[in-house]
Amino acid sequence: MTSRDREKNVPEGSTAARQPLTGDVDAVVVGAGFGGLYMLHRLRELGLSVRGFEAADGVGGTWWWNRYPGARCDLPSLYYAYTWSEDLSREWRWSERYAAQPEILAYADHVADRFDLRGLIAFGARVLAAIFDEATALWTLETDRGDRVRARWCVMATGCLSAPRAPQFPGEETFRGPRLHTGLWPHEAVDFAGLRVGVIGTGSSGIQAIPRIAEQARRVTVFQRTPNFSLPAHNGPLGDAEIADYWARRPKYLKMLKAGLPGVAAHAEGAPVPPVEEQRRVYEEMWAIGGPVLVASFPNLLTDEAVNAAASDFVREKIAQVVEDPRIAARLLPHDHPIGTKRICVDTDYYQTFNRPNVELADIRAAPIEAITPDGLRTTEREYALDAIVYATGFDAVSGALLAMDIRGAGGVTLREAWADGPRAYLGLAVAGFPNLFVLAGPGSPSVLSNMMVSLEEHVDWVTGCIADMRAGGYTRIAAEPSAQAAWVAHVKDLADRSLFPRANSWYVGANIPGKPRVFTAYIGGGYRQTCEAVAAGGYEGFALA
Ligand code: N01
Repeated sequence: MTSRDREKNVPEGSTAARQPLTGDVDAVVVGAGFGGLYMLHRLRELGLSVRGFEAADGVGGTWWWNRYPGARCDLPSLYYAYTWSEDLSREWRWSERYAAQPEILAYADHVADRFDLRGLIAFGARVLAAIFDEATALWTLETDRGDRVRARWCVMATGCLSAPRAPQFPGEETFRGPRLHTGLWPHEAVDFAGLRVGVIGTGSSGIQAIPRIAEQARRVTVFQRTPNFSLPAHNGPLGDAEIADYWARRPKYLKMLKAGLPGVAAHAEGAPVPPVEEQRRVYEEMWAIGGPVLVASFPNLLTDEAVNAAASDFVREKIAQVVEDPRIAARLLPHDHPIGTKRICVDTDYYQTFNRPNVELADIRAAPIEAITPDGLRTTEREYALDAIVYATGFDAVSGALLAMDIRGAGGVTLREAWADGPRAYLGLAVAGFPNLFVLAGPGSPSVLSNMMVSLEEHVDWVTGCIADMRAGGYTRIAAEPSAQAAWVAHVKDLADRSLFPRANSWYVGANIPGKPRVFTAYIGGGYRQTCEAVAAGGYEGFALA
């Protein structure tokens, strides 16, 4: 690549910003969420010419799209934040224990400005194709606005929950009112005042949105197919004492991250089953703290059926205590999966909402939705008159955003072909047959079962180190070996099979997408970071370098 080639790259902030970009750069990063932003920063720091592509008109990824009322993080904000810049951590102050979407988006905006990243990103540019050329070992990326850029390194920072999906009921297009998906929420405020709103879906998105919509709407009908476990956030303003406590713990926390987290599977091995009274005492304590910590009460809560059953019972009892009408409470109690094996939800007043006179619960497991009609929705049992329908129906998780692009690796093999039996990657980072391409928080990494910020930082740091090593060693090509990938995939599965996770029909296994191969997509072993570091230190064992 010559400097002349590089000059062809138009900075996005220039007057030619909206002209399609062409030419060569060292690296492309697809997606400007928290993974993509940090990746751009690190690669530029390394001295690479780098170009980011982002389908949205701004940074923030999931927090740019998911603007539904009630959207907020479900890990404490102090921990749902980057750790790589101490200055950044010190200067940013979260206002609540669990920050709402606008504040998290403001944080992403702040990062983009503070580290001067916007100029590297082409916004409103959805990548349609990424094609690898064997002869040059370069990737060519094409976007929907005509960009065509070549790069040695291609990093997919496209997110695990970024391909929204909605079921197609007969008659969708006939509905007279607005149909909104939580994952594609409009930018302008949606006014539900005086409206009869139907919400389909009771995962994290529905559980967060329903109480806020119910505060505004004339009536809310919740269409629930499967009840979920949700824990109270006990959210509130973030006080100085909590911030001071975080800073006191931070050195230990960072040390723990560096040492590698234990992981569900490794942690559980040999852990004793505590007496039931002790379990209940701890659950009470965790319930009072709020947030997702309850499912981490005991190391074997996600591996031991009896321990899990006690936790599930405890939460069911709590739900039944909150919901005043015992018939409604009974319908809200989850019984089809062990607690924590579907992503645990964290709410503010979710169950309390069913005590409101303007909220009703429709059991669409018993009486499924037959059709959307011009004036509402029809189940096998009755008609519901609705002015607006909210689809909180989730995402084609982990692989959805990647398979939406035409990605072709060595020999023209498409990612769709390579993943015909389900998503797979070596270390959850690199896909055999797709040289020089990295997936942040990819399938087979801790990703969705970890603190995503931490996992993204780990992957970005590893990819940065890898590219630096390749350049220093004069390599132009690195590719995961099929045998190493197969061994890693088997290891990921083996660990998952030793846990209770496979018991749930969750998006973790792709069960929410009809026809999607059932593959558990997260690594639940311990010391993941160490494993990746050891691979790099050992000369990239399991990778072929050229
Ligand atoms: O999606 P989901 P989500 N007919 O897949 C129902 C993250 N997140 O957007 O269970 C009727 O969990 C479906 O029913 P069922 C978080 O990781 C985080 O809520 O398939 N119903 C289910 O109730 C989360 O796990 C936050 O029977 C249908 C719901 O729709 C992930 O995103 C906030 C249906 C989908 O639930 C996904 O959450 C929000 C159909 N045909 C999201 N199809 C934070 O707090 C689907 N459903 C950070």
